[in-house]
Amino acid sequence: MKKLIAALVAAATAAALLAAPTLGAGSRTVSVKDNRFGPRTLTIHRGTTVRWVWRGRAPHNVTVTGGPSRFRSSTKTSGSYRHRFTKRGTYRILCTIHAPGMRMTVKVS
Ligand SMILES: [Cu+2]
Repeated sequence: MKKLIAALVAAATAAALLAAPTLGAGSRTVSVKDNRFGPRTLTIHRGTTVRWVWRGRAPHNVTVTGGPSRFRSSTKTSGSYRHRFTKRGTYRILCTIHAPGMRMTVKVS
């Protein structure tokens, strides 16, 4: 029975590692949809990597318009973009094509 449990734990651990191949601990995913971000508000700790994944059909981008640092993705219709937040503060983020409706906030503590 102990061997069976050990095997199940090993299998579950392997599955968890496969599910998160590159990001490691401290990562969050945001969906880039037509035409909104999901979630609209994200609260994270400093050092967390946020990965935006394009899930809609229309072109979108991720652009910081307010906060401790600025960054932006290209405008595209698929794929992903990631950013590691190293400074605390509140980041105002939007898609410049669908602003002001398509926006979100990332709060970094
Ligand atoms: Cu957009």
